[in-house]
Amino acid sequence: MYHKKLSEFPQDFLWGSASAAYQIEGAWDADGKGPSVWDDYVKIPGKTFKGSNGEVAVDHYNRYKEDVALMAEAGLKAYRFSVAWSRVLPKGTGEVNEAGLQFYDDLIDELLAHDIEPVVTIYHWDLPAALQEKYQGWEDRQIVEDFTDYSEVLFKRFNGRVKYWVSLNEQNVFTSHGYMMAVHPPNISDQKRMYTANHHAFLANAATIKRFRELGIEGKIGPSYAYSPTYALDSDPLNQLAAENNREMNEHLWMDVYTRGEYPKVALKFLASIDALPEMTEADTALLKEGTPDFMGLNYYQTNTVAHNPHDGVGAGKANYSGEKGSSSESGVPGMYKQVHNAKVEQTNWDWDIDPTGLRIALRRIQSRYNLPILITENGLGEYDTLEDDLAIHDDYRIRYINNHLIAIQEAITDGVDVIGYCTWSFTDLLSWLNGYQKRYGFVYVDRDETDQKELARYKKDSFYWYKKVIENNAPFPKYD
Ligand code: BGP
Repeated sequence: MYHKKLSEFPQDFLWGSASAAYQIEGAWDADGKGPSVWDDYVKIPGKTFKGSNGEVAVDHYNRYKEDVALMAEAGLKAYRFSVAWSRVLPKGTGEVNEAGLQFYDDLIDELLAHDIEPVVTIYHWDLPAALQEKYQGWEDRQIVEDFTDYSEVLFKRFNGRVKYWVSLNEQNVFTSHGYMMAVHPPNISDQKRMYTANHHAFLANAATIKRFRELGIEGKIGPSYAYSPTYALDSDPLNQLAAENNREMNEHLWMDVYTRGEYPKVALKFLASIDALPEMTEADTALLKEGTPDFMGLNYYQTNTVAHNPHDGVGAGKANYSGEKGSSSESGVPGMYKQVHNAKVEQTNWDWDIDPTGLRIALRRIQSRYNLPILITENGLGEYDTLEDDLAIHDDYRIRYINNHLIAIQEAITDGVDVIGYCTWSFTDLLSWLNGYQKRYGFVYVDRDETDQKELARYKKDSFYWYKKVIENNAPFPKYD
């Protein structure tokens, strides 16, 4: 679809940035906080780049006022952050740790004082370690009740001040990485256990949305889905079929359940064929149908190009967590699909495809299949940055990346998609779960690395000033080539 003139971004468009507690806060055991599964996982040798962890992260817990002042200077309209469950409920359930809850209370007030809309993520992967120990976390149905009760603590405390809630961040990532690929906690590789944990996460998501409505909380709630739209390598029917397989398993399986309360039939059949079907009851289906979201949160970084993969084809491949371009390999599900290199787009140093048109496609597919407003809860470029002698950071590659994605959003809006906001990942630099501190995403450089936390000083990158202008203009700049 070609437009002679693009529609404008809505006047109340939420121009924002996003972060997650473990990646930014530090203060991992301060003021009564209990340990999370990530506090434990990073201690396993060889699991993260150079053994990096979030014990100090970028010390946002102690410097949140400085960070919010920078957000205000950039003109941010919204800031998405997550609550560390074990800061609020050190054991996951039971008594509230008032000091932990107060931190978020203060952060929210600080944001509101600067006219920045808080967008609260209830769960961004840092499960209280106590619940993992007690009943294996997401693998037990008890998690549904415990997660909903935890959410209620936040709903009641922040009702009226927080209008946008993200229930679960990237359920598809924390279940696949945690239970299939064994690269996130709880470090398991078992398909049946993955889809069981995943089913409980669906139920927890729905139960929380239901509770939100029962309590009459003001505002909107939805999950954030990590959506990498599928491309077939070419028009070979077998490659097209592989793309269909991938769509069923990596697009519809999650978003259909969120929005329709039903697993797609093809996905169900496949799960049964590999003996990975979770236990599902009629009550589950009723709950899933009741707890559907107000919006779809979209985390978009790249597209996913796939090709035919025979029964004896490739399985798990090598991922690139080192920043050595080209060090990843093909990976796939034998008999279903395999992920292949897309020669039509450029890749980052971490081998992620750079594809703004893919964002327009993601938005279009969500709009036409689910017909929900979309909040883009993450998008950004992880790259090496250089702090120059004069303390400047010339990240023109990040400006180009984000600007071209913003144009794609504007095109999608012109196509008829209802996009309510856009959060870059991230605002300040922060810990990348498996890639340490060298893979940077922020508009604000934080001076630390994996082995030396230095002074954690903040420096504005060129992209900081650029994003400020975008927000002022309520529009991106013309396309950068
Ligand atoms: C998303 C996560 C974020 C963030 C981002 C960048 O999947 O929700 O928490 O980390 O990806 O990923 P990475 O840090 O692996 O580059």
